[in-house]
Amino acid sequence: MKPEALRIDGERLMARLAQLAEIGPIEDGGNCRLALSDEDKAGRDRVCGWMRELGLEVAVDAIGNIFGCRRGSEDLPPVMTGSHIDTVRTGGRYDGNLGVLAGLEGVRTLNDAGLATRRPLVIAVFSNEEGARFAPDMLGSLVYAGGLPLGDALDTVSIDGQRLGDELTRIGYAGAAPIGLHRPHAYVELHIEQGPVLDVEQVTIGAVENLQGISWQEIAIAGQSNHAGTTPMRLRHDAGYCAAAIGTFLRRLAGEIGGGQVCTMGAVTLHPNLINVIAARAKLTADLRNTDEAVLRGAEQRLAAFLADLALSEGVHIETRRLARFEPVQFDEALARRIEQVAARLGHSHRRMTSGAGHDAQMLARICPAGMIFVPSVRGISHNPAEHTEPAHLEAGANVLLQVLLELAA
Ligand code: HGY
Ligand code: MN
Ligand code: MN
Repeated sequence: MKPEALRIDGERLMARLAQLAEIGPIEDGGNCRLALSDEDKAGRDRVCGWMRELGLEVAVDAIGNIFGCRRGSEDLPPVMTGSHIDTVRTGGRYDGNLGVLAGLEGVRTLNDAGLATRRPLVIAVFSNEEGARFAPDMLGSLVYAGGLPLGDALDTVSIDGQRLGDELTRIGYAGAAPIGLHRPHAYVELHIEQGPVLDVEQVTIGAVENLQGISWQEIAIAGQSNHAGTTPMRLRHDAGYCAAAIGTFLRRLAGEIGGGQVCTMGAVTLHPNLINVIAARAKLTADLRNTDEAVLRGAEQRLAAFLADLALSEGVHIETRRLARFEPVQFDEALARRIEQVAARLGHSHRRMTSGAGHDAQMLARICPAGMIFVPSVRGISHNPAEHTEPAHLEAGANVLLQVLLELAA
């Protein structure tokens, strides 16, 4: 069969997605496989088993990135695809998993057809893409691309107080392969959109041309605990009030900046977190994103000014700690065009788009031409067990991925 006529087996892909979703199950069919947890280990073990069944040469590098390599007829820099299989605490079953499993299904299709590619194909599973347990997000691919020294990454401490290097050793994925294994010829990642655009417009394929900048901070507030009943309002140094004020400021900031600016207070904890005690301390996170670097910097500066004023007016001490900072990324134009052309050749509607979420592809873009293929998320829901993509769209995305990989590997 001619390479351009090859198609993946949608049933097999759905079965693999369901089998991986059996690991770290939560209510409503979702998944919780926080990076480097026992659930993440179980998911890694299962995917490595599938890689070996497909005859891939499996290597694990020093930050736990997994690479399944299918040799080519020539020993050239490989074409790489992949994504992540770690999830947020209330994750769905497609975020990340689709990109890895569609890559494996593509290999299975090539094996069944007995088709060799000129360039090797590598399916990657990057460590800690979500950043939900260890910040920053996309940590594994960031180290791989040379954006973060391995030692610093291994010394990162999780929100539950664990050192990343220790957890990596504990789950048996502190690999022997050097960082930077397989310098790719190109990298293409299939991912659900996680936003509403494709679903609203009823378009099947997104050819992603850029990805917005990300600014993550932890904000720690030290006030003074006191009696909720006896302390006059004018004498309070209320860390709980300050946390709430920052949360509402972030919403206001996004509205005032407008455009695509997004601001989120995703995590907040108070101490001692009791009904009749004015909170002594608060810790919260601020996630700011924008496609325009200058506007994102402006948003950060306005937040910093607000925090300084709040500390003065409330008589509290506020410290910030940067958790992640990535500038907006432009993907490879030729690759985006190729994705559109393949989508059209396969008869799928398509459109250019921006990624609102961070992805491993944005780190690979630092070292090779990189691109992304999106498929619709029903009602734009993600990071939520209700995350859903229609099987026909999963299959369409996996077929576009396979054909793009074949063209790049020819
Ligand atoms: O935060 C993100 O954009 C990604 O899900 N890690
Ligand atoms: Mn993802
Ligand atoms: Mn995610």
